[in-house]
Amino acid sequence: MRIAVCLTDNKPAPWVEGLQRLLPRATVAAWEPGAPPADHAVVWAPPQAFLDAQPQLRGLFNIGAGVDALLKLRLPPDALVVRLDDAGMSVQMAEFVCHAVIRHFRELDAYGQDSAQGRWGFRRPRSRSDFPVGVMGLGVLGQRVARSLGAFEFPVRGWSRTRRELPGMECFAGAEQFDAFLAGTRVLVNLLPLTPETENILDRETLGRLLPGGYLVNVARGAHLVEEDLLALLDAGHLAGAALDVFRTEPLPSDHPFWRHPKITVTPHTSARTLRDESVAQIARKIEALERGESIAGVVDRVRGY
Ligand code: NDP
Ligand code: OXD
Repeated sequence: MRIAVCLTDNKPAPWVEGLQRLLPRATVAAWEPGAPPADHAVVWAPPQAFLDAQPQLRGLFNIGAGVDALLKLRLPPDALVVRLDDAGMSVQMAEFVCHAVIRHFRELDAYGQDSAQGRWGFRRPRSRSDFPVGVMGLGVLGQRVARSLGAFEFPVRGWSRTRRELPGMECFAGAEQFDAFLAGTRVLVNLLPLTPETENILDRETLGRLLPGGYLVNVARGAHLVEEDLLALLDAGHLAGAALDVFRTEPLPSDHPFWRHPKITVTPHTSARTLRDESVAQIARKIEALERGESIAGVVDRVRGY
């Protein structure tokens, strides 16, 4: 069995070594043009030439949770497309989102400014009941985030494509319940996959339906957000701020208005990083399972787009 590793912006050698150690009977190699076709591939943003050279691929393993970029390419028709299934990402996402929500709720940026000026002053405590948090996307990451926010006793609501029943939160589903979900949400956390249905979903209409003083945490994909609509709602005062980790263009260009906007916090697509050891172990286990003819979790529905 041949396994090809083809990673853009990532050194392949540690992935090759890790997979080879766990799958000693396989031949694992970083892909080069002209290499023999592989049975399984481990990829991030592979070139089309790599995919075109894989007529017999059985498993195409993406080293991230989001497959939006991969699905834009021409893929071997019979290969299973497999996303990372947590692999250490959900706890990172939970800590990142809880930090963003708590920083906003507890006004920690304002306290930071006071501290920089040597000022000792209190703000009036806010009530959690005034800060219902709505999580868009109740998958592997969204569910973990929602549970973690619940542990801090924020009222949590969730929205997904199909109906979910999750303890301790009000769940909404589908386009028909989107408005009801938004109308009771003040802090909106986006953890949707990027698909034709969800692109541009964070627009003036969606964000404008949040409770006044709304706050946006976008940790999914930049193309979910209509940037000028966010800026207009911040400047109009309907939204109080935004924590943005993902952008239409990454790296975020140095002249982009988000960098200097006083109500926006920018981080460089770092809310949940791919952890190599966990990911290699998960992919190796799944390759073995496929080779035994078993089914695996994390297989992407190419038509649905996630
Ligand atoms: P999952 O596929 O596990 O979950 C996706 C969720 O979104 C599901 O609950 C699904 O509904 C819901 N959903 C999909 N389409 C719609 C729709 N049209 N309307 C309403 N709900 C919808 O994904 P993950 O939780 O693993 O990851 C989510 C995204 O997070 C990734 O796709 C990626 O873009 C992003 N990400 C960002 C990272 C970062 O560092 N910033 C790191 C990792 C991921 P249903 O339950 O009904 O299927
Ligand atoms: C992912 C990401 O999708 O890092 O895993 O954005």
